[in-house]
Amino acid sequence: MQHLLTAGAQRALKQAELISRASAELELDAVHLLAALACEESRAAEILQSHQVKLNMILTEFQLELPDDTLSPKIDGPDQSLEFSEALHHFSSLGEILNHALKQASQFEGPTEIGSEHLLYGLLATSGRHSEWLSAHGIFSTESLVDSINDHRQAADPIDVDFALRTVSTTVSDHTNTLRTIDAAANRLREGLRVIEDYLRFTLDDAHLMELLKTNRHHLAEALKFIGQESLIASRDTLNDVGTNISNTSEFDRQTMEHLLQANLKRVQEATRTLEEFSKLISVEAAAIFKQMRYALYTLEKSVLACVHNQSRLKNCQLYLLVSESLCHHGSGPAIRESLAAGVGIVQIREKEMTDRQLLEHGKRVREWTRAAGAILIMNDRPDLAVAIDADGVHVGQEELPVREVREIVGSRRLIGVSTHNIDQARQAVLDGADYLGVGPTFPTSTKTFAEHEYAGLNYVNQVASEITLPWFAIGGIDSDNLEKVLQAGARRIAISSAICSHEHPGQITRELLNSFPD
Ligand code: TZP
Repeated sequence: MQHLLTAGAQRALKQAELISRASAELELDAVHLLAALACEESRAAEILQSHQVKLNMILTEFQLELPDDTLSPKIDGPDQSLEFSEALHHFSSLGEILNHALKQASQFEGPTEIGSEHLLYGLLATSGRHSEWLSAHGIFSTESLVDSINDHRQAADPIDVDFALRTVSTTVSDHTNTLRTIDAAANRLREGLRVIEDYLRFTLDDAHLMELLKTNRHHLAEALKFIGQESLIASRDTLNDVGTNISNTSEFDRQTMEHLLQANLKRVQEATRTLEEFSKLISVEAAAIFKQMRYALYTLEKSVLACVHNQSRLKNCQLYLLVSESLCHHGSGPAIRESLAAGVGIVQIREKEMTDRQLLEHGKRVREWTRAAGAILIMNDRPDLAVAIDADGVHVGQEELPVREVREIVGSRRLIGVSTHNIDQARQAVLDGADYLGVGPTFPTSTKTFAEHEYAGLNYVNQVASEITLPWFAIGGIDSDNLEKVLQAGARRIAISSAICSHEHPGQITRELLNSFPD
């Protein structure tokens, strides 16, 4: 049987896609459709307005952006209807909503027309942040919406849709449908994990994150044992799976490696959510494992993206200068300015003896110099002062505030560096959300005191080089004499204090050190 969408419903779906793009989101989601329905002149918009649901409320709640032309959408003319209906093939991520809309629309006799109000019904009937938000605001229930739909029921010119929406079969038991859903989501998860694993292996080359990702495959197998592998396969019914007939242009739209990565990270998270929800109907043990996997995947996503973004943010930072007034021959001002002129890309203010007032004034001056040189400025140990002087970031040690607390103070834009002295601390800092690591002490140093067990050496540099791709700086006792050894151990970035600060000519030694790096 042929099913038709009204012009209003088509416009809303098209607008939802525009809103998802304007909001820089990779997947079209129910909240985009909700916003589209609210900004559209349609029966759904009338119903929403009559329940005091305003477009702005939706945009604010879900942090959505409107495309410039959203308020005056262009509808393709009849001669373009084929192209437009082809576009409707691409709304597979809203498949569940569309199915509910269809069910609701086909309650009356005559040809089925899915209108915007039915899409709204579909939104309310499906679970997710959109329906939670609507019901949390006590806005309306599906029952009251049905009344509104019936009140507004009137004829509208239907427009052909050339994809067949199948009503949910009542002949197949709920249990089998649950198993089919779990089976499909498990396959989706497995495939997405494999894509991410290949990215971590061949592009990012990060052994630590790859190992973490791999554990998900074991967890998946463990969880599926509670469901029963054989019953999953027995429930498989690919030929009658409506999802296999609907393709989505965004599925083929991968413009960059990062885009591809993000799409698959989202895909595996969505798959674990489906697995978690549907497993609740069969095995709480499996559902609990899927829930843990989902959280672990959120953390992994953050860590992988931090590696990618921070490698690019710190790409011109091979040499990191830590400045303390007490170490400088001619004062910290000349040391900083000369090193900046010689090409140092990142400077840390590391003052342990200044009062807060002195640190603030000093910090503001260094901010001006670094900004003029296009260099990054980091404040040691003081997130509050990092914000006050508008530094680019803050650096903390193992005994100082944890990354999560520092992040709350400095926000998402500023870098957070963490000192690490062994591989467990390095792995943890990656997962905690650090933007770069200090790795050391590489050699004995008198600039900072360390407990015996904290002395890390070149072995530690070597270990980090073999598994961590979050940017990291080897640190501690490094100078022009031993730099080569550090580079040979795998370091690509180094941090130095006394060898530059205490040098008679900080600019000259900076130049020398920078020239020692391979091109
Ligand atoms: N963290 C690890 S080693 C170190 C710090 C702050 C001191 C680095 O200074 P230097 O003078 O380059 O050894």
